[in-house]
This record gives sequence, structure tokens and C-alpha cells, in this order.
Amino acid sequence: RKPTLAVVGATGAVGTVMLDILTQREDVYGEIRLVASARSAGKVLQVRGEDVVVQALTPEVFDGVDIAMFDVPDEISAIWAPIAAERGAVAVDNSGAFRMDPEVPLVVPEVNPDAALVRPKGIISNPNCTTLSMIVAMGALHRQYGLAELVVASYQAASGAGQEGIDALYGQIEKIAGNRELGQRAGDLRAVVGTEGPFPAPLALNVVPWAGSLKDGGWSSEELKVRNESRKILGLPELRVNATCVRVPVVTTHSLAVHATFEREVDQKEAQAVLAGAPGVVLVDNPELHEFPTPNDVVGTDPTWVGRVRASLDDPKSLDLFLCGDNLRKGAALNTAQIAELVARELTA
Ligand code: 11C
Repeated sequence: RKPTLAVVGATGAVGTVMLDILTQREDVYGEIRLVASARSAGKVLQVRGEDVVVQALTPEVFDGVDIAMFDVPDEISAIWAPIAAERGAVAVDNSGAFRMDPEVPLVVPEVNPDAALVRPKGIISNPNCTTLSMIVAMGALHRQYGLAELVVASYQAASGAGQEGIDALYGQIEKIAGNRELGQRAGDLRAVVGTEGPFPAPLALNVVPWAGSLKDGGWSSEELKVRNESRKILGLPELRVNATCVRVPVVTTHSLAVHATFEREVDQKEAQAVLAGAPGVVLVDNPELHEFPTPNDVVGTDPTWVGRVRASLDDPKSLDLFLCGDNLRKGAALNTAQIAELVARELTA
């Protein structure tokens, strides 16, 4: 019997991409049940070319479900993923609610697929989209050279903040369109576009060094997630990680500038070959032809795209590189779908 899948949060920004991904990938499921808040129940969505009526989130909706994906806020997952697990489903959760729970594996199929097999709570977590945008490439380099330290700066897209973030960025762009005076005097953008929406400063014609909530020492929650999740996925609890997370006026696709230090000496050409050969990674690194990944080249695609690979001029064990990953695909829906496929294969083996 093919497993029954529930997609919880089917109407959100990630849920919408999930339905496309389920339609495009190999069909390993029997029934696919779409679930959302009571407000969205009754809507009709398409998956695998079929109309499916959205059901309200209730405990009973998980009866007979083998795998339940959650693309909902932390507080909803915190309550409902355990309910799905109690009712016999394996919950694959894309929220931050369980990622650092020692009894919940945090899985990236290209990096630590076997971790998905040990899930005492019946829950598997999907990492944060910023961590995911870099971790497949860093996992490949770690296998070759042994990772010792990461110093990263992110360039995060508005859709990381969901549909609200997308709407805020487009709304701001509409408000400033055609105004060639803006962006030249302190505070002029704030006066025109305000700060409605999820970003604490104007995003159009600007960058905002903030994502998530404030934690001790001035770190943002997003920066700590990059640190803690990278350590857990790579199995390196002492890995040195410093992240600065920045929002940029891009709709979808997170980018990161990475300075990585390894246990062994690195070679630029060899590192490029390692990345080019790694599953889930595409190398585009011809600066003489101005060929390198940009978010707009990458949006809508599955892999992590890497370019600008350079050996550090000051440290034979360090590399600098730039990478991009679609935050709604590999950064969220695709990785969740890949984890669910691992479980589906296990259940039908
Ligand atoms: C952002 N990475 O770009 C965040 C969104 O922990 O799943 C995802 C938050 C999370 O704002």
C-alpha cells in the first residue's frame, strides 16, 4: 500500500510550493490530504493534477495518515505535530518547534539521511531555510576537508517571512516606483513606505540587518539557528559559527557569503571539483565571464548554486564562496518532501 500523506499548512507560501513539488516529483503516495486552518477549510486546491478539498486541522484528520508534513508557525506545530504522531503518523515538521530537541532528528537527505531513522517522538524536523541554503554545499566540503569554522553573512529574501513578507516588498516597490528622489536622504524611504509588515525598516532600495527575534548578546534568533542547526546536522557540536543575517529586496532565494575554515589545507580547483560533483549542488564559477549564481538565476530551482570559490589569501585552510538556494524549495518545501520520501520508502520497504 502506498502511504497516505497529509500536508498541513497547504494554503501558505511554503504549502503552495509543496503542492507544486508533490506534483512534479515521483508519486510515492496513495491519498494526499490537504489540511489548513478552519478559515481555509473548503477551499479547493490542485495537487497531482487533481482537485482536493482542504480539510480543517482536527485530531481526526490524521486518522489513517502515515506521514504528515507541517508548514505552519512554530506554535501550531508545537501542538499539532505530537497529535499527528500520537495518531500514528510520522510528522515531518518545517517549523522551529522541535529542531533542537535531542529526541528529534534534524535531517538534510544529502548530508545526514540516516538520522531520519531514529525518531523516538515520531517527529523529524526540517532545518531553517538559511541553514538549508548552505548546508548541502558545506556538507560536501566537510566530507573532503573537515569543517572547523564558519563565518557567514546572509542575504535573505522577503519570502522567508512568508506571504506577508512578499506582500510587504511588492507593496513598498509600488509606493516608490518612478520616484527618482528616493534613497538619497536619511530616512526618506521610511517616510514613504513606512515599516508595515514583517520587516523593521524599509526593504525596497535598502538592506535590513535583521531576521527573527532578539536573543542574548545582540544575536538574532535567525543567526543562532544557523549556528545551532549547522552543528546538529553536521554532527559537529563544537563547530565555531558566526552568522550575520541580513534581509535584502529579493522576493525568493536566500544567498550567503561564506568564509569556511577546515582541519586540512584546501585547494581552489579541488574544492570546485568537490562542489561540482556533490549531489544537490551546481557550481557556476567563471568570474572572467561574469558567471556566478544570483538569486534571480536560481529562483524556482532545486539545487544549491555555488560560485566565487576562492582560497583565502591569508590562511591555507580557508575558503571563501558565495551560494544561493531557493528558500521556499530546498530551503523549505523540497527538503521536507525529500525527508517524507525517505520515510515513505522506509514504510513501504
Ligand atoms: C527567514 N529563515 O528567512 C527565516 C524563515 O525557522 O523556519 C524561516 C524561519 C524558520 O525569515
